[in-house]
Amino acid sequence: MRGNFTDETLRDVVSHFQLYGDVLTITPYGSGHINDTFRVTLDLAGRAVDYILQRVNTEVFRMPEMLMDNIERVTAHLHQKLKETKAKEPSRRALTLVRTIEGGNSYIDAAGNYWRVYLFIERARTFDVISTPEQAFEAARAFAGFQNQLADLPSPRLGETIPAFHNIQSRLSLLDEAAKSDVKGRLSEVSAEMDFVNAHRKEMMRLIEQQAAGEIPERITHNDTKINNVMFDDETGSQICVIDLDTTMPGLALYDFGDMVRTATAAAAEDETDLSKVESRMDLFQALVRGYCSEARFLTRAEREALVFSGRLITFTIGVRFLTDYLAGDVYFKTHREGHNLDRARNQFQMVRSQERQSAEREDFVRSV
Ligand code: ADP
Ligand code: GN1
Ligand code: MG
Repeated sequence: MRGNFTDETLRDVVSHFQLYGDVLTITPYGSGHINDTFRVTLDLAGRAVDYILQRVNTEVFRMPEMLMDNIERVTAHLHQKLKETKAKEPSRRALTLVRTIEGGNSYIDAAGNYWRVYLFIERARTFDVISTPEQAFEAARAFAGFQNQLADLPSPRLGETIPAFHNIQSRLSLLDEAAKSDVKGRLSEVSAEMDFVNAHRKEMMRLIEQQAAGEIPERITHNDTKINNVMFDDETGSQICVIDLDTTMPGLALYDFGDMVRTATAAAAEDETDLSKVESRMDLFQALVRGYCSEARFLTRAEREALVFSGRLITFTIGVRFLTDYLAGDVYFKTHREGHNLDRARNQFQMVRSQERQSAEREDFVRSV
């Protein structure tokens, strides 16, 4: 078995894509929380070649056709830009879908699973936690560049693969529902976390209000800018490719920046349980701001003024989502141990506290850039 699938099933899935050579191995890959990802190695007339095979999580993504249509348009647009700028190694700089035998962008198996294949980006890697300001600078530059490249994506508007994805008001409603139902009887364990949430409800509405008032524009954004969704070149250490495009859709630039703060400034892993190790590093925050502002020249004044806040907002939002999933019985995020989602929620709320302590210093820094 490979995850929930037999080797035979996976080999059958792979046979529906336009791949040459003999399949050697198919093994689970990466540390994403949503899709099932595999590395497929084929023997291509004596040379080993890798691909990424993914099963789209259709519990999370209820409209897989729309999602694949988005990804097809986005990757084609990115490749067009790379062509126009005569970039070197374009197939390492943007994801490339491999077509099915019938010419489609995905294969649906007999059980209704959606599968897709990407070229494997070689000589590059992802990190769950980063350590240097250079990496933070590079990650921010990557996601800002991504937003830049998609700013002129031809209409129609991209589909919303998960509606209200970063909307904290609806995320809080979902938490309240999960707390009310309390299907696993876990609510009594989380009173400290619920108190933390309640104390922050009001201030977290800021961006929703500013967007409604027309002060902050909608843009095409990635919406899942966690640090392991950008690949770094092994040789140069520079960012090479933005991956995980399932949530690329209309959103706020600040949500993307906020998720970078959440993950790229973290001194410890997202599920670290020793909270004394959990903090948001100022040096990495500064590098993020510098990297982001070096590329994101489109930012309005209102957006720049909310950069610091956006880090707290998205960290809080993901904490709320982990807590909700814990109360709901761990149905959304992949978990690998008992209480995993609760550990993650506690970790995220600690990250919010850490950012709160540094808030004035961070505001000063942003004003100085
Ligand atoms: P999830 O939505 O579950 O996070 P991702 O698309 O981010 O799935 O893929 C999971 C991991 O697989 C990534 O963090 C990365 O390490 C690896 N990966 C994904 N796509 C590629 C690719 N085209 N080439 C090499 N590695 C990849
Ligand atoms: C999920 O797919 P992955 O692991 O890159 C989630 C993000 C969360 C993140 C928390 C579609 O991201 O929204 O911020 O976990 N993706 C989706 O680690 O829900
Ligand atoms: Mg991912």
